[in-house]
Amino acid sequence: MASVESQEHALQVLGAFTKILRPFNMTIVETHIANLKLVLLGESSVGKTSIVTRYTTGNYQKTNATIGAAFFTKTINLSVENGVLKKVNMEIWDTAGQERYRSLTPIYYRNADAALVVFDVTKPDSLRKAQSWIDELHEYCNNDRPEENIHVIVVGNKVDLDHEPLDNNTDHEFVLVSAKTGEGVIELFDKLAEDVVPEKFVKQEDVEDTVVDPFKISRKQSCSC
Ligand SMILES: Nc1nc2c(ncn2[C@@H]2O[C@H](COP(=O)(O)OP(=O)(O)OP(=O)(O)O)[C@@H](O)[C@H]2O)c(=O)[nH]1
Ligand SMILES: [Mg+2]
Repeated sequence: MASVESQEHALQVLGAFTKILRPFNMTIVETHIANLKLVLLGESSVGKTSIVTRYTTGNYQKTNATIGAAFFTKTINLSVENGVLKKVNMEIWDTAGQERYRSLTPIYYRNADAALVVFDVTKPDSLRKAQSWIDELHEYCNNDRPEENIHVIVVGNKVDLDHEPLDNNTDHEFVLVSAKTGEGVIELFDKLAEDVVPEKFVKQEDVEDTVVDPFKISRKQSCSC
């Protein structure tokens, strides 16, 4: 059996650890949440489903061609400031690239905050075709929601494979990723969450009395620099 001295020593060590760790825990008094609707577009086989699966599950899995569209969600803790936890609830529509579903895709533009137009870096033709989705998005914005634009990001996938150097001929942000290795995928979605404007956050009524692990908070937001 442990002696009284060694038990006291153990308690002292535990106390010291608690003091060291306390500043890393943040008590939450309010939660503010924003919904972010994303839509993925692009030719069949460019890797839209693989990118979303990588982001939402952390895995690269075998996929089948999407039929119509698939819906995914992911909620992330964005930041904690003055006891307010900010969360972003992503609603992600992964559309089918096959030509036969093409007439359905505009349904998913409705209320979308951002569109990820995906192409395959090994297939320059898929980048040229991405332009037709961008044109369609512009047309939709001009006709149906002239006051608000959809944030368009052109995403080149499969950078793990050999490919020719790429030029961004579009007027949009250009991001390169690999669903297979995960390169650039979390950063792509995190950046979209970080760009959510403050007005989109609303107070969540069921207040969570919880302590958040700051290491699970998006790196950029938890940094004070
Ligand atoms: N090497 C490599 N292969 C990938 C990558 N991402 C996807 N693939 C492969 O590309 C093929 C098509 O991927 P999907 O994610 O189903 O493509 P999709 O764009 O969703 O296709 P549709 O649903 O038909 O529109 C699959 O065989 C994937 O394994 C990647 O980053 N690198
Ligand atoms: Mg798919």
